Amino acid sequence: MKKKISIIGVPMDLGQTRRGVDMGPSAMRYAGVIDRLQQLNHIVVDRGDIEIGRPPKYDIKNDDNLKDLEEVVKANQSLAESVADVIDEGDFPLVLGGDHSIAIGTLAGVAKKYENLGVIWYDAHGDLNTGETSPSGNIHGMPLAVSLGIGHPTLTEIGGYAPKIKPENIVIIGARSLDDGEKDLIHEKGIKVYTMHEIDRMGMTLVMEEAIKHVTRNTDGVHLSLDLDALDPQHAPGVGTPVVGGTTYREAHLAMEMLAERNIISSAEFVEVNPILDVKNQTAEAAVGLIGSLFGEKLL
Ligand code: EXY
Ligand code: MN
Ligand code: MN
Ligand code: MN
Repeated sequence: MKKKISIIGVPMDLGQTRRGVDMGPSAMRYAGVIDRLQQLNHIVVDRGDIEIGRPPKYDIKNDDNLKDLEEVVKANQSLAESVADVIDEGDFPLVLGGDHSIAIGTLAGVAKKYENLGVIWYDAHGDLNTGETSPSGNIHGMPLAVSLGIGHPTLTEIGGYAPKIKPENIVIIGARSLDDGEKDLIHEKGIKVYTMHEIDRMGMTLVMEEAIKHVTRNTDGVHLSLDLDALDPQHAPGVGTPVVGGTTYREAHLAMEMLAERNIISSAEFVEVNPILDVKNQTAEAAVGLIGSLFGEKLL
């Protein structure tokens, strides 16, 4: 189905401490994301990049164990507004990161427009920490908790309302690195998680069938938040927090193809591409390949 896709770049690197992920949007543009979507007959508008402030000194934790909070909040506020505008205009928002802290702003913009938003969180991590549970103080490890309304009010109130999403509408796929506080939250809230164990055991086809069923029950839209570190570092080396034992390139494509077949995704973001850590732009190219599959590209 032909879509009008609005691309928003978010050159954010303040949600973690490895510089370079701010070049992710450029790397995905360079890898041909716009051409790829146009080839599929979609209309593509590149809205450029959200402005990111520079802290006087990088990586300083505040008293609540949150690094560079002020700049992260400001950028996410403005991202939330842009995303909401895109939806108001009837376009599909495709957000290119940047570290995963930008999901706070994306979801603040998207969930404003949907009563009951489903979320697929394709990630090696849970991103369910708060300042209290985080081992690092890095906000990119917190966006899913924040969107559930859990965490520092400055973050949870971005967009002027909280929570954005409900635990029963979320599916995490590809997890293999969860902190204790995140595990507790998953159990407490009953969040559906397909770890690498379930993917090994059931296969990606069945995982995706169940995941799609779960996020489409009672929802009026589904957001895909895809962190490239969900892929095995062999296939996506250019990420700041790689974890061995991830999904293969083909499994990730299969997941995207199944989402395309069902046409359930109403907004998406691709995050954590770090060109400084990458090998010949391989991770950005993988991201663009996955975007192609998500928007209907077929092998034959
Ligand atoms: N759980 C760890 C932390 O909170 O610091 C690592 C988080 C990495 C988050 C990445 C982007 O998905
Ligand atoms: Mn993540
Ligand atoms: Mn809503
Ligand atoms: Mn991750």
